[in-house]
Amino acid sequence: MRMRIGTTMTDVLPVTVTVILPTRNEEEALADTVDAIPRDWCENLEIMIVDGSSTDRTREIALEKNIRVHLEPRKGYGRAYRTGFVVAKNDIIVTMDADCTYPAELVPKLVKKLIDDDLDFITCDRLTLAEEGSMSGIHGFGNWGLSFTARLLFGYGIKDSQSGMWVFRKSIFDNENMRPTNDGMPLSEEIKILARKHLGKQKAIEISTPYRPRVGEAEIHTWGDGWKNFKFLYAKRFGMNKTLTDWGPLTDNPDSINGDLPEQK
Ligand SMILES: Nc1nc2c(ncn2[C@@H]2O[C@H](COP(=O)(O)OP(=O)(O)O)[C@@H](O)[C@H]2O)c(=O)[nH]1
Ligand SMILES: [Mg+2]
Repeated sequence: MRMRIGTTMTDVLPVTVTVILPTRNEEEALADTVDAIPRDWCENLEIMIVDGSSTDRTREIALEKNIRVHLEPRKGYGRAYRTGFVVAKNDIIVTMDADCTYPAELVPKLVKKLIDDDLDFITCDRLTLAEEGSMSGIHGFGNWGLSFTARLLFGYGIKDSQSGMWVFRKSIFDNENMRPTNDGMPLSEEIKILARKHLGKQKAIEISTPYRPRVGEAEIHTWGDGWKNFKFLYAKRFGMNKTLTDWGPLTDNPDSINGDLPEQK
C-alpha cells in the first residue's frame, strides 16, 4: 500500500499508532474529526475516544464510526489522557481535540517526522498559523500570557504551552518522571515541560501547524481554566504540584473492545 503526504508518495510506515481523542459532549464535531484522520499509512492505526461520561450522542457516533471507546467517568481533560496513555495499544500516540480544530490530515506526516528524525516528542504550535476565527481575542491573549509565563519560569522556549496536539512514543512513560500528574487542562503545559526536561531539546521539538475554528460548543471556562493553568505553572516550578488520582485507568472502566459500554449492553 502507498500513502500520499503532500505531493510525495511513500511506503507504509513500519509503526503502530494510536490516535487518542478526549471527548465530553462532542456529538457535533466527532464524526468529522474522525473522518479527517487519514487511513492505511501505517502498520496499525487505532483511533479511540476517552469519553468523560458524555450525555449526548458522542459514544454512539464513535461506535458507528468503528473506533474504540474507553469510558473514563472521572472528570477532566488531563484525567482522560492519564487513562488513555496507558490503555492505548500502539507504540506511537497522537493526541487531538475532537472539535475539528487540529490538522488531522497532517498526522502521517508528523509521525513520519518523529521516525525519520529519531524524535521522542513533537508538540504542535497553534499560535503561529492560527486561522481566522480559531482563537478569540481573549483566548489568544491568555494562551500567549500562559506561554510567556511558562517560558519565564522554565526557560524551555515553547511557543504554545497550551496546544493539545502531540505526537510521541508511548515508551516515554517508561520513565515515571515523564508521567504528567494533572487531571485538568494544565496537563497540556505539564507534558511539554516534562518532555523538554527529561527528553531534551533534541528529542522533544515544537512544530507550527494550522489551527481552525471549533465545531460545537466549548466547555472550557476561560477565566477558571486560565487561572488553574497559571497556578499550576507556579506550583510545578516550585515542586508543589500534587497528583490527586493514580496513573492509568480504573479497573472497571467500560471499553468497547470488552463490549461492556452502556450502549453495547
Ligand atoms: N474525557 C473528557 N474529555 C474532556 C473533558 N473536558 C474536555 N474534554 C475534551 O477535551 C478536548 C479539549 O477541550 P476543549 O473544550 O476543546 O478545550 P480548548 O480547546 O482548550 O478550548 C475536547 O475534545 C473536549 O471534548 C473531560 O472532563 N473529560
Ligand atoms: Mg479544543
